Parts: sequence; C-alpha cells; structure tokens
Amino acid sequence: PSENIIGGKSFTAVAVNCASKAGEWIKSKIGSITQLDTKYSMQDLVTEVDKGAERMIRNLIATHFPNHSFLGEEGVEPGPEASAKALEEMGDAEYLWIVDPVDGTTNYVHGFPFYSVSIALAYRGQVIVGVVYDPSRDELFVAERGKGAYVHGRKMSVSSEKTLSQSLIATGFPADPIVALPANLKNMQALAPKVRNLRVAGSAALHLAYVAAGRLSGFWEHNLSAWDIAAGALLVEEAGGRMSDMENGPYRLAVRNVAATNGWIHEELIQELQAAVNT
Ligand code: 2AM
Ligand code: CA
Ligand code: CA
Ligand code: CA
Repeated sequence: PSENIIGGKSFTAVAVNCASKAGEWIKSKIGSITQLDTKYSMQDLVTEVDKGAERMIRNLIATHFPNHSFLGEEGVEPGPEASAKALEEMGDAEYLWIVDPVDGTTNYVHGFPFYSVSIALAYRGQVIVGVVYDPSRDELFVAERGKGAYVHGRKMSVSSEKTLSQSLIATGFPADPIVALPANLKNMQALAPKVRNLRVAGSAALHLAYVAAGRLSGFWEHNLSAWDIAAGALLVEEAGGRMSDMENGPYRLAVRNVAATNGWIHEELIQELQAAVNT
C-alpha cells in the first residue's frame, strides 16, 4: 500500500476523480431537489442527491477496485448504532473506502455554501488516502499518508496559535437531542469565553479540512461517524496537526467524539472539554 497503487491505478487519483465528479454533479443539482426525506430524526435529512452521489462514487470505485470494501452513509441504516455496527463488520477489511457523499446536507438543502464530499481509503483500519472536496469554492483537499496534505497542489500546514485565547475553534450542534446535544451545549458554554471565537458551519469533514489548512485552530464534535471524520483526520495529521478522541485517546475509525487541533492547543482544548463534562 505504500506506493498507493494497484495495477497502475493510483488510489489517490481515483479518490480525487470520484470527489470532483460527484461534487460537480451535487452542485449542479442545487435548487432542484425533488425528494427531501427525514431518516432517524426530524433533523436527519436525506435527498435523492445524497443517494445518487453515493451510487456514483461507489460504482466508480468498483470499476477500478472490484475487490475493495465500501462503507457509505447512505448504504447503512440510519442512527448511531447501525453506523457503529457497519464499521465493526467492515473495519478489518484489507481495503475499505469510507464515503460521505454530501457532508452538510442541511446546508446543501438550504443553499448555505458549506458542504463537502468526503472520501477516505483505509488499509487494515488505517486511513492512507483522504480527500475532501468543497464544490461551492472548488477547493480540493488531498492527503496521502506520509506525503503531506495539499489544497489544489499547495502544501497545507496547520495554524500556529499557542493558546485557546488566540484560537478560532469549530464544533457542531449534534442531532441527538437527548445526550449529545446537551453535552455539547455544556462544552460550548465552557469554551466560548476562553477562545477567540467559536464557529458552527455544519460540515464536520470541511471543518477538519479547515484545521489542516490553518483556517481553524481546532475542532471538536460529538456523535459523528467514520465517514464524517476519516478523510479529514488524515488531512489534519498530514498537515502537522493532532487528532484524538475527546479523552485524548488515539484517533481510530470507530471514534465518534473527536478533537482535532494544530497540536499546540490540543491539551488545553481536551482539558476544557473534560472539565465541562465533569461539572
Ligand atoms: P451530514 O450532513 O452528512 O448528515 C454537522 O454538525 C455534522 O453533523 C455534519 O457532518 C453532518 O453530516 C452531521 N450530522 C447531521 N445530522 C446527523 C445525524 N442525525 N446524526 C449524525 N450526524 C449528523
Ligand atoms: Ca446525513
Ligand atoms: Ca456527514
Ligand atoms: Ca452525509
């Protein structure tokens, strides 16, 4: 896997091709969505574009790598248990593609231009390629393990803030109203006065790409799934940043509560998140 190639076809080239093709199509459909359904809850949206984009990506990957496994948000039953179970069943596949066709569906549906296509390839549970594409700005974020992270060919580096007080940090409002939302509101209340400011823009994958690009100092969020995080996690790590769970344990595909930073502020962020949970 180190040469990132099978039979002459580069994994990264296929990931990039999928993300840009699907992204172009998604963007072309904005404003003409005909099916808006809810899945697990009233806030959990899906459109025919989410499903169509996932099918497009899945088919393209299958033509290049028919033996690889595929985990996509729209191919799994809704809800956190089903997504954890699907990952458990596939997590030790040799090659596993992990895809979120539209990350930020709520934004997409409302025409708020902050959504993305997220495509990761894991080899025996470790992400080796991560691609996040932002169709609204035509920004393509690409990382290969050990080879750095790039936005349209320009090398990315995380930001250099050394304290939370200098930091711009993003998070999300989790869709689960019983446990995750109240927990994160506590976190936000604790962090808001300690940071330069908070942002909640609505695409976890794109937030992670922005940490990699140095546009955000850090990001945390509760209750995510592998397809929200996997590609962005490699972007952050390859741009010199740090990934962990919210207890500062190592990042793995199964992590749902995630923290990503420029590295400098990691301990301070984790400490504040933990302190908020324990009050
Ligand atoms: P999505 O748009 O692919 O569903 C926003 O904070 C982040 O939370 C996005 O990455 C969004 O991904 C995700 N999200 C939205 N609804 C969700 C739900 N019901 N369960 C889990 N994650 C969700
Ligand atoms: Ca969704
Ligand atoms: Ca998502
Ligand atoms: Ca999605």
